[in-house]
Amino acid sequence: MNDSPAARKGLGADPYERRWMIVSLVLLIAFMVTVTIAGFALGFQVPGDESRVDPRTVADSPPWSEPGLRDLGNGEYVAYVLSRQYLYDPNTITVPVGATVTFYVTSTDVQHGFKLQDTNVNMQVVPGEVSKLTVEFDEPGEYKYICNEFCGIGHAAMFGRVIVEAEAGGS
Ligand SMILES: [Cu+2]
Repeated sequence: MNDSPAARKGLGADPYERRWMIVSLVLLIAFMVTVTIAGFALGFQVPGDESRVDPRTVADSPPWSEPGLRDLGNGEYVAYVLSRQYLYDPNTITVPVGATVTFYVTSTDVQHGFKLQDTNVNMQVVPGEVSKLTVEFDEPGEYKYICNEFCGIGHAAMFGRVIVEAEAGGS
């Protein structure tokens, strides 16, 4: 017990307790700074704020009635991907190396995931919402996208792939 005035100054808390309060405050400030930098300087986005769709009719309305890749020129592409139990449409997307692909992903039934191997793309796919992220493919190879939200009995078989082809005639 230490009830001396010196020990009770500050918040009137035990020095040990006060140290932990300071650590908690420093952590809170560090998290706020990190989140602010990630959100505003690094462009981390929350999927789902792109637009709203009706999951019952989305598969019949453009552009989702023809899911797949669109070539915008200059190495820019958009890919519309429909998720449903237990497949992605399309399940294979082929682009040349250096392509910048913006993925728009939505679901026609339950909640799915869209995790793109070897990239930082990892989105929830929520019925009624469109998840959007852009990736630049600098390395040729095969990048699988997998469902990482349990969506039912066939969940483990739900995947597709992006094939990034090396430039023809390149070294
Ligand atoms: Cu799934």
